[in-house]
Amino acid sequence: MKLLANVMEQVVKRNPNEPEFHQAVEEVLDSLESVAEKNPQWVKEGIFDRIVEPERQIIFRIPWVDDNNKVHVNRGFRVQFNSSIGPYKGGLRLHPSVNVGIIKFLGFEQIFKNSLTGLPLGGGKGGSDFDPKGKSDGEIMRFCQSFMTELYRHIGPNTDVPAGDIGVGGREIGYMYGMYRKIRNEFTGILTGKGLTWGGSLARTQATGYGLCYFMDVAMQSIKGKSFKDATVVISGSGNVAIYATEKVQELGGKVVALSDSAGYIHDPEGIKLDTVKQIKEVERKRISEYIKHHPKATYTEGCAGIWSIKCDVALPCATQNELDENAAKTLIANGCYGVGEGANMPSTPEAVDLFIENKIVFGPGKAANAGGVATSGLEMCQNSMRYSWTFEEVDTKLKDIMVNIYKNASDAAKEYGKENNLVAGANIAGFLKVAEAMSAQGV
Ligand code: NDP
Ligand code: 2IT
Repeated sequence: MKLLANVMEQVVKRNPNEPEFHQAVEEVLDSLESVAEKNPQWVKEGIFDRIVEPERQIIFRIPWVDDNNKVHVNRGFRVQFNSSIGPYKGGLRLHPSVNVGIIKFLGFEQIFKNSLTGLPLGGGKGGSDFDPKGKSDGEIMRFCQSFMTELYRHIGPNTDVPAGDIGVGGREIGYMYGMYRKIRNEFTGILTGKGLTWGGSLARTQATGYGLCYFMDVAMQSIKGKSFKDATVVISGSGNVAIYATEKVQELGGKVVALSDSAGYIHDPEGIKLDTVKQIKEVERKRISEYIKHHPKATYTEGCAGIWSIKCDVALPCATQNELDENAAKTLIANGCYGVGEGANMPSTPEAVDLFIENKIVFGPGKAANAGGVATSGLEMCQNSMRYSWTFEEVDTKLKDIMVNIYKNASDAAKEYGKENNLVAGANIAGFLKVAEAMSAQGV
């Protein structure tokens, strides 16, 4: 009988119809069995029962008016999961698939990710089922303003500091920040990912993608003596994380041959031309299929799952949860892929993760490999508190150090608990230990 089986049972019972949340909790609890055995006082203190229950969940109405004066109502969420080591911190996702279970899975993962960064950051996540696709700037602005007219009362520089995630980038953070400032008459660091002239940090835009490559570089070197140099790399997604992962892979001497969006993927065997992708996605906000108009030798295929059938050395899923399943994992392994780094949150299904670990693929789980974004958000908060800003190189150097440390801590924890090179177990355990100690010290 597993020590933590009753915790999982309670999670399923108390949170029905939330499969992503169950999935995220199950993976962490599996990794923590041996920690529970070693630390019976934490079982007695209910640390495991408490950590799976958010401290607070806020659900609210977001009414807004479109360009034709039609009224729409969306649903907003902020799940404040754990603040035992710092203010709640985590992104805001705008996507039609958003529901409370998705936000809870993301908020739960964020607790351990933020702990791994070594910075004093608690875990939270939020968002809305609003679909930004096809909306005008005015519609996006009115939505963001309405969102903030409720969210503002729940956040603060020492309480909860949201940021971007899917569908939320610099434009949305700007509109939200402006509304907060109007309501509160206050210029404080209540969001990260801000513009560079109003409190943003250099390198935050690049941080998640760059950090993913720093993490995978040290992991692949240490475990297999491999690097990105001359590696063929497949990256899913073509948003913030995918674009800056591509940029760093190219800088490190690798060749990215594919990118995708929710409609399909492009394959450019000569190597993706990133300037074209940035123009299409960041400036024109169009679909990735546009790429082949500029580069006719590249191909476009509808549907996203097929991207994993392209032969590669390293795969970096950077789009969304459960985008890489068992079949995709089998194909990648059969094609000789030796490294998989999760830029997205929980992109690999549990079956895919098991296959990667069994086959000794260097597997960087999201909460470790994509922690560079939130780590740099932590550095943005630090600069806001000091009313100062560091240079790009200063932030980038700190980011690199943080990613190398995350690898070392996850790798050491894995070894200590008898799971050498299993970075899933290592990241879950290392992230948990710090939070558990804080929760224990602070009493029930
Ligand atoms: P963006 O909105 O910039 O880009 C998202 C990309 O993923 C787009 O190409 C989008 O395609 C694709 N995508 C989104 N949803 C789906 C879906 N349901 N099926 C297939 N493709 C999809 O988001 P980010 O790049 O910021 O985020 C990507 C991932 O990285 C997410 O999992 C996020 O949680 C994670 N992450 C982000 C961090 C950050 O700092 N931004 C930090 C750590 C993790 P389309 O345009 O067609 O929707
Ligand atoms: O999933 C994530 O870590 C993010 N979306 C970034 C969160 C943040 O606060 O920068």
